[in-house]
Amino acid sequence: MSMTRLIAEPEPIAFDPARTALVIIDMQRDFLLPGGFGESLGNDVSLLQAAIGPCRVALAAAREAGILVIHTREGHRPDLADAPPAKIARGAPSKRIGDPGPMGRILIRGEIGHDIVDELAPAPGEVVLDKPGKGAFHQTDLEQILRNNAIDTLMVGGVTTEVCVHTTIREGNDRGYRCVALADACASYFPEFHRVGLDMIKAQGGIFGWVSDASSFAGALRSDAQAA
Ligand code: TIU
Repeated sequence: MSMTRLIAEPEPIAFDPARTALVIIDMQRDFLLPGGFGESLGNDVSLLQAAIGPCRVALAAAREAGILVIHTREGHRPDLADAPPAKIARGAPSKRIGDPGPMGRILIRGEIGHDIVDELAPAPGEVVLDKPGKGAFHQTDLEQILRNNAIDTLMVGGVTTEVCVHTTIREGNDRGYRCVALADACASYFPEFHRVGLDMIKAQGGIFGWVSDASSFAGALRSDAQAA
């Protein structure tokens, strides 16, 4: 076991790359591009573009180091059998889940809008995990996949910070995983929620986990490789 030290808040964390997964949450066209689910909810989707570059940095470093990579996608079956009526009905969106849009049906598996943005396309062999909820553990086989790979630490990026990233980190923390949010690899439609969401994770001595950033993660793996 070789431990790698990562600068983080509230304190540095030592992690074993062989027991670490990079989890990229919901970097889908539906959230990042006009005409998708995010915009239908009234959001300015351009705010999420900032996370793409840092996600690329984290992905490149993880691939180089042979770290398990997991991409998640929020969405539902075409027949909406797994979409809670309360989720479909909520609010007054311009389009509801399942409605046709310029990128296909909103938040439906198999549609163009449901897939991951080109810049962050999964590489062959990487896990793509479809989830019906906000948290990546809810009604998925994520926990089994992590157990099969002896994972104890999750490096997390993606969107949105206070919704799917936060829910996943809370779920992971309760299941005993050490969770690190890569701050710049996350983004929100609400800059204030992004900032405070990260603050919540690292407050109280790291109540849900740690906060670091993509280049520190990449740098830690690189210095690890040089030392080896
Ligand atoms: N609306 C919003 O901020 N987020 C979501 O609905 N899903 C995710 O965060 N992926």
